[in-house]
Amino acid sequence: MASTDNLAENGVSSGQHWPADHLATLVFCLCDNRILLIEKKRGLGAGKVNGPGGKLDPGETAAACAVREVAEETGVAVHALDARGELRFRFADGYRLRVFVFVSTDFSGEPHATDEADPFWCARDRIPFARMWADDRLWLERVLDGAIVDGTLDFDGDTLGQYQLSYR
Ligand code: 6OG
Repeated sequence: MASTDNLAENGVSSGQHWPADHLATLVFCLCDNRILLIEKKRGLGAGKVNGPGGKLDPGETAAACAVREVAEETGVAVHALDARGELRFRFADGYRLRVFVFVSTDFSGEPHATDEADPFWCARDRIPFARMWADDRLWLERVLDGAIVDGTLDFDGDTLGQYQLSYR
């Protein structure tokens, strides 16, 4: 499984020296042209639709966090992860969040509602971008198609400002 260290070693990460208040993960489980999304009940982005994910615990690798968060938020067990890059969010109040993005096609279990989220399967051509963070419509479909994303994005509350995104 990939970890933050592997990302850096592979040269995928350009953010290892980027000062972040928190590190977090986002995971998109993909099966038969459907992806597993959640309506998030708490934390940053509560009320929005997103992939499962959350902040790393102290000493935790990004991959371990990704597996834990998918289990906690959806009940699904992830067996393998594909590291698909990172997004660095700068909020107008100064908060900086570095998010590692993963795709998984190897997982088991039926998603179920949890204290943290209401999960649902979504057709890839019906992703509800209007209910998601504004950046998702820029990069998510390319990542689901196999791209590795690297980006820095400015937000003022929910409003996306300047951003830079590149893909490999
Ligand atoms: P917790 O508060 O749940 O971790 N997140 C974002 N995801 C997207 N797509 N765009 C953003 O634009 C985001 N800001 C935060 C990363 C926060 C979770 O929310 C995601 C984590 O999965 C600003 O511990």
